Amino acid sequence: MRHYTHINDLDNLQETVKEALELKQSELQFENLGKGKTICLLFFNNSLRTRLSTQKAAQNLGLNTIVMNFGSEGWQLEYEDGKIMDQNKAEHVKEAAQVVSQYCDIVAIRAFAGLEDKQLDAAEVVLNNFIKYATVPVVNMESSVGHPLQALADAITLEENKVSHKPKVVLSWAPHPKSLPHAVANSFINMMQLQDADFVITHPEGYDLNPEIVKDSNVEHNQEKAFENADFIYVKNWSSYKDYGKVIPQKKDWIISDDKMNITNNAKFMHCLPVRRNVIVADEVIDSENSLVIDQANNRTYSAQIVLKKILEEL
Ligand code: AN0
Ligand code: CP
Repeated sequence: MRHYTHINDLDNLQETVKEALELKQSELQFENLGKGKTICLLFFNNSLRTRLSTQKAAQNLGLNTIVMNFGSEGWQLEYEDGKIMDQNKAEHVKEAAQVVSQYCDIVAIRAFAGLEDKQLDAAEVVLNNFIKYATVPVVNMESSVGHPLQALADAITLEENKVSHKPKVVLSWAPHPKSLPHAVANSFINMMQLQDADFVITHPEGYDLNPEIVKDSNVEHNQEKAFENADFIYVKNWSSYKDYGKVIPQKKDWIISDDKMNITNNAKFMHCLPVRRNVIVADEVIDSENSLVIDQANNRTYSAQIVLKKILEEL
């Protein structure tokens, strides 16, 4: 594998999940694979899990890691071709991406959607320019459109916790006071479309995601109906896609409470974190034994590790 920007960059999701679970059993078995090599982690946005789990994964493979908070510490980058750079942008991505490539063998990038300009976000300007100008493989640590390391960790967690062959998995929108990206939901949908599962997306009217990503996945606007017989409830807030980046009516009653979980088939609760307690999910649900949020965060290490292993093997 050259770059990892989308779950479809994996040849076979099911095989990759199996390989990740084997790595989890013995996480240092490839500790020499990355010896003498370096990964640069560039963050244009905040992080807890992605930063630490990717660094841990790299360490387990013997890679050196350089981390930079590009958003706060780097020069502001220009992405437009032919631009007269007489304003506030000090450096062009053409040089920056090539320069970063001098110091590492893999570069990983986090650059969230701005949520102001739909076309600009859809163009994945930061990620695609790094792919274009960097001379090393690029890993997506959450871009405008996707968060495929999270989706792979979620696939690992589903595999570990499913009891039936074809579980019912529900992706539910939940309320949040701020405007949040679509990336986690998008990648979760991409991943679920590769699974043998009864998959349902539920959200209030007006929160439809990009139809090119949703494709023919089931959408149910009645949250309680969607929860019937569910084995997994995967929760995420996202802002409106149609009224791009807007928080349209709050729908506070979409919070995940015990009452709602009681409709399900004793479902497991999942969320990628960070989560706002008692806004997205009630304490009683996230603190219950059915909550998988810490397992998901743990699996971020093995998701990143299997991806870095596949890239290292082809360097
Ligand atoms: C980000 C998001 O919703 O995309 C990161 C999630 C992994 N969440 C927040 O900004 C709260
Ligand atoms: N789930 C996730 O990507 O968390 P961070 O934003 O803390 O990295």
